Amino acid sequence: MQKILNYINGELVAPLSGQYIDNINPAEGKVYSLIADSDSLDVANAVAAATQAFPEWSTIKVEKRSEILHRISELINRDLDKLALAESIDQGKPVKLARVVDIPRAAANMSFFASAAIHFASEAHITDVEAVNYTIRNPIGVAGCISPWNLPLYLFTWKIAPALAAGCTVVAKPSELTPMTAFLFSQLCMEAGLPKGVLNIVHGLGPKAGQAIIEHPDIAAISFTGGTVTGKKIAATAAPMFKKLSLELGGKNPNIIFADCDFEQAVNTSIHSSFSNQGEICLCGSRILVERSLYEKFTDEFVKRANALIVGDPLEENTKVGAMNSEAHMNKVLSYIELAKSEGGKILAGGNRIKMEGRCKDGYFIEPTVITGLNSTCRTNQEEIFGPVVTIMPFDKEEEAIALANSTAYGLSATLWTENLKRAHRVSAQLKSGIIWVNCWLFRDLRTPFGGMKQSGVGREGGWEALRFFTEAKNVCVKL
Ligand code: TXE
Repeated sequence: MQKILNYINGELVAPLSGQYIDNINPAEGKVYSLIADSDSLDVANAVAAATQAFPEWSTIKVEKRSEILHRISELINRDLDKLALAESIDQGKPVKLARVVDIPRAAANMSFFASAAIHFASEAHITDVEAVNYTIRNPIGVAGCISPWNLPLYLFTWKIAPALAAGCTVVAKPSELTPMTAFLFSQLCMEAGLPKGVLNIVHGLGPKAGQAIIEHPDIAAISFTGGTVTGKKIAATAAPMFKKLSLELGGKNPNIIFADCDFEQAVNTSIHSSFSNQGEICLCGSRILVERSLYEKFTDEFVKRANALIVGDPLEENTKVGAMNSEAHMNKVLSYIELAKSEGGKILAGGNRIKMEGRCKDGYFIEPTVITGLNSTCRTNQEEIFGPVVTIMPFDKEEEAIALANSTAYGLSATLWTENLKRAHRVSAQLKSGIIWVNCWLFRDLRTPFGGMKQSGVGREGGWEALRFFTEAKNVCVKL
């Protein structure tokens, strides 16, 4: 059975405890590899290696840092099919999605920040004729990067790329549910000649290895993506230690459809924004709000297309919806479908676990599910389900749509469909979401600030925001 080892000080090493955790293939419901069950001693070794590597990595020419990160990006692209297959087996997503989205985006993350590092600038201010003020931005030190299981290599690189580009060294922990591509990535880093100790990957459980990273006094900044509950725990540990903190958490994102929308575009994209990656994307539009005059037409067409989606073996090319990431998560999502029924919801499509044949007979599959008849305050419309489950609600006036959209504790993203330019800008200005897409979804420019409001998180990733997060600024004022 393949063992997923830690990557510490430039080497692949077993956990000091010698203990491993089962890694399950969610499409088959079977153990297919073992993960290092690391603890605080492994984390301490990783932090020591990162600390030792920091002086050199933070001071080498930025072009050299950039060159190595570009090389890692090239190696990701070289091994694209291998990494996509590994991602699909590990996470349950269709291999085609991994090949078209996840892995190319991981390569893009590395190359984007490799370039951004060279252009990263700070600022100076000439204060009348009396003084010159200039800002020095230095890498903050050793950064802790903790990533989730839904977009494993995509979100892992989204954190470590800016940290490394800024000159930080890193101790990173991918989710124990999807460690494989980070393990393969560590081998690419070795091949690319990343100096030892610059990146250290410690595998293992969140409350054990993850918590040890958060608690370690020599880790100056924490970048986390995951659930809001875990985000609260991390903040409670890191805040009293005055660590810099970036939290990308959950969402319950509205998808607002006005009657004047481009109907085909709105329906087609809404199917993607509802069910892509089995709905396991924090940016999925899980609450669809439709102007009443279009409600019946939209709902009928949307349900027809949801029913037509192929749920199947993630390794089949025509599969659109793969396996849920774990048995526990499948059961969590199924429990929300039962909750929706108990709250008075009407299931228009799906609603059940699918028992597959053959290879996937013990896998974790759920039908794309569409629910109506619920009010905005029920738990189904307030809590993040994180599966192929969406609710559809009608609205009459623009103000009502905005109020419904803003009616949860989350504020990550929102999608808006209208051909009315003034309305697009007017409504966007009133939505309490960190990211708003108009007549599109998941259209990304990596220079833009990325992150949520309210309980969707703190801080911003992407572009200069991410590089600045991993640096600390000092202002020097020189009297003339
Ligand atoms: O994520 P967790 P889970 C949401 C989604 C999901 C819920 C829980 O609703 O159902 O979060 O998912 C590490 N100290 N999202 O439990 O627990 C853990 O090992 C340090 C949205 O899988 O947040 C993993 O590496 N680290 C999200 C990472 O945190 C800890 C994507 C995420 O795990 C830790 C994923 C601790 N005490 C889930 N406990 C998004 N925004 O995309 C856990 N971890």
